[in-house]
Amino acid sequence: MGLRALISVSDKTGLADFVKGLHAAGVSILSTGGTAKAIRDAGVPCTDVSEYTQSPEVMDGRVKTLHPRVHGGILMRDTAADREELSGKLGGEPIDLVVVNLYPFAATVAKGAPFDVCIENIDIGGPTMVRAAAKNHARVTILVEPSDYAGYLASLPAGPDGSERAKYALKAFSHTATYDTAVAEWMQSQLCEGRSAVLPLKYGCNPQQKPASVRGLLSPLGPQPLPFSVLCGTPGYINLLDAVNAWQLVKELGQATGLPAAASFKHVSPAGAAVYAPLSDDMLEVYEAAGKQLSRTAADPLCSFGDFVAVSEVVDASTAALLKIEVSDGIIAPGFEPEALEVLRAKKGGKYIVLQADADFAPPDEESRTIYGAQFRQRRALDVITDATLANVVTAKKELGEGARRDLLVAQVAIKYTQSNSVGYAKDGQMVGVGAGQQSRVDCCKLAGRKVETWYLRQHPKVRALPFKPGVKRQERINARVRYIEGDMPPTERAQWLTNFESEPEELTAAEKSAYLKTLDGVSLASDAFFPFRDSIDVASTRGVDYVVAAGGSVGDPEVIAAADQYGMTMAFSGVRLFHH
Ligand code: 93A
Repeated sequence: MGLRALISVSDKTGLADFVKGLHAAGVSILSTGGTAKAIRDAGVPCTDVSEYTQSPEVMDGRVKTLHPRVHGGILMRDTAADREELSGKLGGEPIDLVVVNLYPFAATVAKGAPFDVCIENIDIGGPTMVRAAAKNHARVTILVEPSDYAGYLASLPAGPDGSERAKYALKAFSHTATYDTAVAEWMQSQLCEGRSAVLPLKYGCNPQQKPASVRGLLSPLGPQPLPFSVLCGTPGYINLLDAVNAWQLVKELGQATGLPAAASFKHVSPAGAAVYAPLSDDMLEVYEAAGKQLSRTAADPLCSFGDFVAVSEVVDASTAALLKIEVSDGIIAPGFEPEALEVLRAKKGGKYIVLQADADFAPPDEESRTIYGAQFRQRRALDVITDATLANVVTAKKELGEGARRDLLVAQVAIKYTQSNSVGYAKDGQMVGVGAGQQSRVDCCKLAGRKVETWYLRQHPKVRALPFKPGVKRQERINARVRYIEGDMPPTERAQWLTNFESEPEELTAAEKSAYLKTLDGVSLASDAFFPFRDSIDVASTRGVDYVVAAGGSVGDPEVIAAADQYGMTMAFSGVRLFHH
């Protein structure tokens, strides 16, 4: 007896040629409503499933193939007992080939169809047949993709062998799994308004990388909502990478110090991070933040342009007022006072991104990512930075005051979320220089050290006295001060720079800078791994560093400790490497 196929497809691509091929090879065909019509339109005879089951399609097609004669015909094993039960008890016939593709659920959702229409597009009978046929691949072939039709026809009259059928079955199970994931994600988005499992993004790292999205993890309980909700704006891919890293940083920093924490990220490394510490009137003036409460970041005034901010506590009106004047893309925080939210929602013409972090969210211990088709898995960096990382002081000098301890914690947590190699300088509860993504550690110390210099020299009386014209914007003032400090302007740039001022500023000489930098002290330095040589300590000594924490464990440790001793630094070995990528 010839083979029997059951065909029920929403996507009728390639169907006509396929059924002609089946018919020519003597395969008899059972089919459902619309598919049966398309088959007959192609000039190929077929039997309606309703005739085979002697049971009509009912409830607008909700029940078409859900019948023991269909599922008995698919699930029958090649045994005398099963054959007997199928033909005797059920009055059915063996089905050898199942060709199904499912109601276009994802496309229906993507079109923005109403709830009822999406519900109707959840296929029940289709996946049931697909899974039944895939389970019984020892005897049955399951095809879920039109691209497999030609291969199947080529295998006739015998049909595919066992290993081919198993491959089709694997594809079929993946197909239904993907389908059910889409249904579950959609249900999640319907049930948790504002905290969806999937957030479509305009594009990925670059505009040409489309489509892009971010999604919550799949767990045995279904797709999990994202660990934040979008209160305002349309976050991009890099915004969200910044947001989730910055949020982890401030959450951990808040826990480590018991103080409110803030961070500012750009390109997935912190441009600054800080815990609450009262700022002197002088510093408030330098940050142009007189009268403001929260100690924000100031490590890298240039990098802060266009950054993403995270705050560990509910954002109040004074913090929102401070952010209002900052050039920034968005903020993530565990909550916002109504007045603060109003201010932030009005920023950037309503485009400012406001994300509310789920403060209770507990990510799974394992994390993974895919790169170039390879999935990488690892345990998350679960170890929280605590005072214990400062217990092993290896230098002659042992004192670590409260301020130094706090700053070493701030620096360690900041670099834990900085692209490696990284080092960070901290003072007065805030990062004053972060070096990220360098291949050489000493380069990293120099790079971050330059930022420390700029930060400190912003306090120089000559910098503070720069005679800006009224109307020069805040970011322009910041940029102009930095260039004044760096002092390496070619004539064309200098001419342009001078347009910012009422009168020509007097030069800040190298000797003045160097003399002023000598007054810098009490700076803390953290490194995300050991120092291989003493060179980094030598560099640090020129940036007012008195306290150091590094992983330790290098063959160069004795040399590094000796250097720290020469400069009278206090250095702890944490024993914890903090690489981050
Ligand atoms: O509504 S259903 O879940 N109930 C069923 O019994 C059933 N049987 C097949 N959907 C069902 N199907 C689906 O109908 C198939 O998965 C296929 O996508 C579609 C084909 O319908 P038609 O042949 O009428 O175009």
